[in-house]
Amino acid sequence: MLDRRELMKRAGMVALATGFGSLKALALDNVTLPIGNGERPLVKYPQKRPMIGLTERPPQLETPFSIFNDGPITPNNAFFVRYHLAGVPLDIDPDKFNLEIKGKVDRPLKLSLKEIRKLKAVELVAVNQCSGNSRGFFDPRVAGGQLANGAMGNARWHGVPLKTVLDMAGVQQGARQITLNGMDGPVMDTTPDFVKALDIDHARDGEVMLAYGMNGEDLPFLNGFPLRLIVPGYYGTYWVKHLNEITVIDSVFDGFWMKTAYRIPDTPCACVDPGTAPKATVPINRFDVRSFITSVADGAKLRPGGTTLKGIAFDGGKGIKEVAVSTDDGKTWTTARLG
Ligand SMILES: Nc1nc2c(c(=O)[nH]1)N[C@H]1C(S)=C(S)[C@@H](COP(=O)(O)O)O[C@H]1N2
Ligand SMILES: [Mo]
Repeated sequence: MLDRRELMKRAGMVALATGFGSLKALALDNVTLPIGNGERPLVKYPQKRPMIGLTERPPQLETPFSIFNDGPITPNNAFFVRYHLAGVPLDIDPDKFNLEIKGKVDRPLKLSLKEIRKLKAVELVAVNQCSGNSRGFFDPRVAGGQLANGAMGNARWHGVPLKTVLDMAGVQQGARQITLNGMDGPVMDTTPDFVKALDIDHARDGEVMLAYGMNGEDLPFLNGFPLRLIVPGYYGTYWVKHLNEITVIDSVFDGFWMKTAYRIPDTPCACVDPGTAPKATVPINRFDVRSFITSVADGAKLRPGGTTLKGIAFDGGKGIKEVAVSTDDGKTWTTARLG
């Protein structure tokens, strides 16, 4: 039997051999999403089945919606891909990979993947959803990637609580946040690097996780191999991929991707009237509750009478108690049987 290290090495080699050296996608066909200007190429990347292509540099892939009807777990090869910066790391050697933990800590650490894998592992199922999921349905339209409902996915994540490694490093008194940086970077040095931050108490809640496994396999390359952050209930923007640098700081991080981007109105509904600007904003945080019918495609024709509908629902952590569906504009409701 191959040992873990050998397997990892081979996985890395396979990634390179299958075309990550250039990350060229194979365009297969076109699909039309149910949104304005919804024509998209169907593209094939290594480790992925044909996916809906949004951009090529960096690769951004949407999950074909029919996948969500297959079951509550999204397969690795169908899981959506989102990057901001085209400097995607293509030559990651899992044997040389290190996670650095520094800043306001007693013992700055550099942990290899092997060392991280030796720590007591945990597993949890959590939804990863991009803040821009479904943006293409907005009316009036808003700037940003015009996505339909395929920038979300649910997986069983395997790794270690972030708390474990922060405790190993010894967080100092007065720490307020941690910053999280991955191995990808901008093409031009005038573009701010993708760095996110979490409050120190959130980072140590025992749920936030450093994940190296996804649905029983290594993380797919495009989903953050070899290590990424899992922030259950929080939008995907915090789920930093190829994570190799954590810095404990005693201030509130003011980098571009926290201070300027990924902010929502500071109002109870996190909304404002179309065409108006919010007076104050806060960093985007927990998911709103959402539900989707998955068994009937947009535009499908149904016979009158009994129809079985199937779908999915998730929220930011309180749990789904009830799902109801109305087929008469809200006059009557039928309660769904939860799985
Ligand atoms: N290193 C890195 N991590 C990142 C990003 C990124 O651009 N670079 N994008 C974030 C955003 S906005 C989302 S929605 C999720 C998407 O995760 P996925 O690509 O595995 O689906 O990754 C997050 N982690
Ligand atoms: Mo995102």
